[in-house]
Amino acid sequence: MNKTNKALMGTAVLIAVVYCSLTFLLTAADLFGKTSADELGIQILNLANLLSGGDLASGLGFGLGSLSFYYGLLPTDVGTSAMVFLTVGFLLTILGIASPASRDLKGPADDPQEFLFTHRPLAIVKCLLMPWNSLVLFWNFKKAPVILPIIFLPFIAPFALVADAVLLVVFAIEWAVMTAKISSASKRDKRNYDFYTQYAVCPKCKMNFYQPLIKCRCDLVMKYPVPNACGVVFHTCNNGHKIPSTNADGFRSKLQSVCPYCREDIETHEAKPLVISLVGASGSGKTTLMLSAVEGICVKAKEKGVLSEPSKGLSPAVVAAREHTAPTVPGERDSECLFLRSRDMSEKELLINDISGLEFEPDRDKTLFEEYYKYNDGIIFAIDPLAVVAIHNSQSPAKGSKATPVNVLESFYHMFTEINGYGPSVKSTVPFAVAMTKMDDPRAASAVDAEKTPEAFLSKYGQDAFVKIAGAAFENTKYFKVSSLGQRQNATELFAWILASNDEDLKNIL
Ligand SMILES: Nc1nc2c(ncn2[C@@H]2O[C@H](COP(=O)(O)OP(=O)(O)OP(=O)(O)O)[C@@H](O)[C@H]2O)c(=O)[nH]1
Ligand SMILES: [Mg+2]
Ligand SMILES: [Zn+2]
Ligand SMILES: [Zn+2]
Repeated sequence: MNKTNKALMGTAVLIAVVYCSLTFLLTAADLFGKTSADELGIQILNLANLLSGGDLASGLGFGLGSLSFYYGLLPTDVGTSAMVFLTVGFLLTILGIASPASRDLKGPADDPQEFLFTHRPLAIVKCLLMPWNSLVLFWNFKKAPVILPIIFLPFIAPFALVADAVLLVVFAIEWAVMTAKISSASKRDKRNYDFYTQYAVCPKCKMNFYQPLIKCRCDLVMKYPVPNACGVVFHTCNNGHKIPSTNADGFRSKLQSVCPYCREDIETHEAKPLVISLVGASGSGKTTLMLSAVEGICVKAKEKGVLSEPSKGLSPAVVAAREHTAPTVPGERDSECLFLRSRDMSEKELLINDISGLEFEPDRDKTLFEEYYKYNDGIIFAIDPLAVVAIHNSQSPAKGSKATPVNVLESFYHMFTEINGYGPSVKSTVPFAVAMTKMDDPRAASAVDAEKTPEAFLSKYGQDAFVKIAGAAFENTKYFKVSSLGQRQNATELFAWILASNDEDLKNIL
């Protein structure tokens, strides 16, 4: 049980037990004729009235009244045996209050975190049942012994009713306080999350969701902790581990996230996701471009005091060895991520989808596409100019090759519109950057630079349709000449162009 629950439940139970004990002592004193229960009862009622303004007093009065009723049933000459019955009734009530059934705050299997005492399902009913829980305790023990509290029910009842009257008042106050705290904290938390993070993306299955699940250090997987019925500032897993439920001091964003769809462990960091997808024929330079851009972004980030944290596929070692990048394996699904954060900037997550160029060939199974191209903040289309020239000049049937920019774009665009439900005349607003790659290679540079613009180059070499389709399909298209190797690398420019229209902070960094 966590600290908050100990305080909430402890207070309620303590006050209830004090009143029960008082009832017991008064009755005992009365039984032995030392004082009149009514007289002392009235004094206590007056005191309680003074303290609570009435509610408590009427509850207590009711309890004492019923107690006097039972007491009146007893023959006066059996004071001692009456005392035994009352004692057992009193102890059974206390036992009920302290029993595991009363203390059960555990969450369900699909969200295994403790509820608040005041906000567990049917909290008020469960609270009022606490003094009666010796029945549950004995039933759970071996069923038959339940007969004991049943027999003693008339002697449990007065104490339980006193306890209930007290519990009701304390519970109502605690419930009101906690409800107010949850309400204001959850509003603040949602406002921050909606502003800084907005949503999360799974780098494995590409699904997009408001918040991930989280995994406790004991491996229990539960809903994202926010101020709610499980706690305001902290939640507690069913195994008793403390979990932050706001990100006020940045601890919540360090929790292990789990994708609610594929259930894989993922990183989300409460960073705002920005998704960029690469498209292009096999060998067009997508992976190299991504690695060069990431290097450039990390350098610029460092200059501005922004910390960058790349996923494995974007590690400094991989980036440094990009000259020898192997072709991307078809079917490889994981997106690469780059987290960027600083003291003055909320964290951002750059998610880059880089798949094998073979996936764009018309006869490939396109199930991958659905996952990749649903949520994009930008698309980069890579074209190897030398491949364009080679296909154009070749007289072989390769002229109708699957891998021309036009064919790749048609194949991609067909799926893109279908996935996003665009009609034929609808233009996508997603920024579309076309990269003429390998411009550090003098042959590529001379071929492209011989024409006024990359568009003119493409038209000259039989890819006129590419320029037309791209222009018709995307509202925001820009052509770039890119080197991802060599002395004058500029792949970062494409990312900067895309991100400038998506995120103010990154616009300032890049
Ligand atoms: N000179 C030069 N070579 C490049 C450049 N970009 C890529 N290459 C080379 O082009 C080849 C293919 O590059 P990749 O980045 O693997 O191409 P890809 O589009 O990812 O290919 P797939 O993963 O098979 O779809 C590699 O040999 C790279 O070294 C560049 O800017 N300059
Ligand atoms: Mg690749
Ligand atoms: Zn997933
Ligand atoms: Zn745990």
